[in-house]
Amino acid sequence: RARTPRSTAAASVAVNGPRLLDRIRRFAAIGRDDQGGINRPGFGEADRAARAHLIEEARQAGLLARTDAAGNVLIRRPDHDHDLRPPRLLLGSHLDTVLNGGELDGAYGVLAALEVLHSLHESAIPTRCDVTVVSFANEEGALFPQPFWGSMALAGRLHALPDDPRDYHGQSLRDALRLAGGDLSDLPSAGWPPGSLDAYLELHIEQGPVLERLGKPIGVVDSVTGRTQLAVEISGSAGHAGTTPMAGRRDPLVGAAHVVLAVRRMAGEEELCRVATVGRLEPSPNSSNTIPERVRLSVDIRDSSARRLAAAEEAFRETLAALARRERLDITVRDAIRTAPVHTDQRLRHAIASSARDLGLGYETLPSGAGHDAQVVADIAPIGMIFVPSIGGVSHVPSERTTPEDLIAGADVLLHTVLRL
Ligand code: HGY
Ligand code: MN
Ligand code: MN
Ligand code: MN
Repeated sequence: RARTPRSTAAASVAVNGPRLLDRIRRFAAIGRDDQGGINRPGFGEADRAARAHLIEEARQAGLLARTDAAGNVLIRRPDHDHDLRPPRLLLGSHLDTVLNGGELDGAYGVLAALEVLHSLHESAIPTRCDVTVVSFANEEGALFPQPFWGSMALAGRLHALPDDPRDYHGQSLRDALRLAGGDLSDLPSAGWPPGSLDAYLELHIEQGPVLERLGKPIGVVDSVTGRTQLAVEISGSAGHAGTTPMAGRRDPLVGAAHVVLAVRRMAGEEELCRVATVGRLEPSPNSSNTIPERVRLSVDIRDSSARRLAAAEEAFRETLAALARRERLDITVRDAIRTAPVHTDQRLRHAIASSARDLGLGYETLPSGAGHDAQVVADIAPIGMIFVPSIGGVSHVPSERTTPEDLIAGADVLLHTVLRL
């Protein structure tokens, strides 16, 4: 795609594209699995390696890096006068991935933000804002089921936690967080007081097909979908697969099958929400000749309307209750995480669009169907989001890709947006 910058001034300030692409390539090797995907769940071993690598990259770039109590990595320029209270701008995304995920979801936004700060610093370009780059901890919740962990902590919203949060395998978050440089007992210190942040910008791959179909390199995000995540547990009566008569069985996996279909129906025929998914299903003991004792599964419900989300959840809970009676199972919703839909800030949208125009890059305004830390940060500050196209519109899979030109274009738009603020 040819770029025709509007002005030579716009063309003269640019990120170091090859350096950004090289960093993306090197981070893609951290947690790579034998199916070609990336396994870097938050607070796991590969995630720790990625954070250590990020901190090292920042230091080599002459920047200051630290980890807060929630495990967020924060990077700044050393030459800024931190005593004055300038407008404070935060740029970032997350380095953790889903299981068998891709190399760009999250990491691109962190590494591009690092590249922006690195470029500004090495060229001694001043900014009106005090810029901090953040790598938010555990955005996906792939291992520890608390997605948006780092941004929730920053927004001061992590209060109703269990005393000793555990991952899906029973490992303690307290220990995992300590290994990552955080401290569960000191979480409130990771919160940014109201009024301390003037804007948050997140650059991300679109993860959908819109920009590619339109042939536009830049997306200006106008809203981020709302999402309700339910942790459902179904208990029945375990038994021998060969001797337990069919009549009278209380099989929780049969119950789970009904739940999976009900979830599809809720978004499909019933149109109660935009999409709904069961992505995680764990029968226990998961043995081929035993009727399971228990099944745990995840339900992910999304819609752009908070009202519709609430109504869908309520209807779904009624479906669960009816199913429990019919199949004589115990069905409980053990946890519910509700993330509100949000709109991005108009001034930030305008700054992003103007930057794209200056750089001669076509753009389109579009909503985000994926969740992002930005929607949590929206609690305490105006947010803006920039998208770049996803090849084939796919994400959360190993084949997640974006062309090198688009990756660099997105980072340049981020840089120019920072300079405008
Ligand atoms: O699931 C999501 O939308 C995001 O990738 N965490
Ligand atoms: Mn993701
Ligand atoms: Mn992401
Ligand atoms: Mn036997």
